[in-house]
Amino acid sequence: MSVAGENLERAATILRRARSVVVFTGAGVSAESGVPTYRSGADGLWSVQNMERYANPDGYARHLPDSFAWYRARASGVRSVEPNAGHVAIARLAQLVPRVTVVTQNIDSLHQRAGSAEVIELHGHLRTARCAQCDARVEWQGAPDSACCVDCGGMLRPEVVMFREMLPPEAYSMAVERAAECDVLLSVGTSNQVFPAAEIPRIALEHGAWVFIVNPDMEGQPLHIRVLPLRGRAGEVLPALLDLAWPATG
Ligand code: BJW
Ligand code: ZN
Repeated sequence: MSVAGENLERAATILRRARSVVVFTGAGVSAESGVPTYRSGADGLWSVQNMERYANPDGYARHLPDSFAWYRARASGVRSVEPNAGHVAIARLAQLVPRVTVVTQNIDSLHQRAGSAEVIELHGHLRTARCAQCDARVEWQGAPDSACCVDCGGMLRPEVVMFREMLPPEAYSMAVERAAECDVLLSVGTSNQVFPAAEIPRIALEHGAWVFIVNPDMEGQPLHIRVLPLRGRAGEVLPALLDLAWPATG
């Protein structure tokens, strides 16, 4: 039996019949690319302490220029890594199911780089920074050395959703809509602790969908008769699931 156990066979049978799938992802899907997860307690640049200090609007403004440098380094970090087998399997799923929507909490753009076309980014991205005053956008690669907008002198900030900020309303409402009408929601690599994103699997369940959880750690995940835990790493479980569901396409 594979790493995800007997549930994998059952999940493959359900997935093969699905017409609409939402793939809801978190930091764990990028872990095998070398991007650290948020709640792993890692030290250094990407530490939980830095996240608490910088990833909220007041903390970001109060800790300039370090907060700006932290985001710049992270933007450069995610550019330097590659999508992994989990991202690739998710992109492949779109060739096999009539409608696949990726709803991601990640800001690393690895789904797009793996070839996923329809990606809803709930927490923004690290492609650009924007001026908090005049809204000008600048790619991190060409961003000035300081957090000072060259057009108006306002404060440059990352295009991400920090704690206590609203999610982009169109992205969130589209994610809710897709979750409400899907047959299967695959929740991959998220601790499901951060709201309102954590509502997305619950909405799918409420509307009768199956929810498959792909994660080596099932702590804090929803419990429901239609939740199938697929324990293991995304880069192993997802290719195995697709190979079982569509054996001739691997
Ligand atoms: C693998 C793997 C492998 C490892 N394969 N899996 C109390 C109750 C309810 C809500 C709140 C509350 N107090 C505050 C709030 C609101 C707050 C919130 O939810 N806080 C919670 C922490 C309690 N939410 C907000 O503030 C949101 N806004 C909002 O609510 O606005 C209204 C409001 C206005 C005014 C005041 C208050 C509210 C905004 C949330 C924005 C989140 N932003 C971040 C940071 C982005 C910027 C940055 O990076 O700097 O987004 S937080 C961080 O968490 C990031 C992630 O997208 C998000 C989710 O984390 P994720 O992806 O789940 O990662 P991890 O690390 O938690 O989990 C990784 C998982 O992978 C683990 O399960 C591993 O086991 C697994 N794994 N290897 C598969 N190989
Ligand atoms: Zn400006």
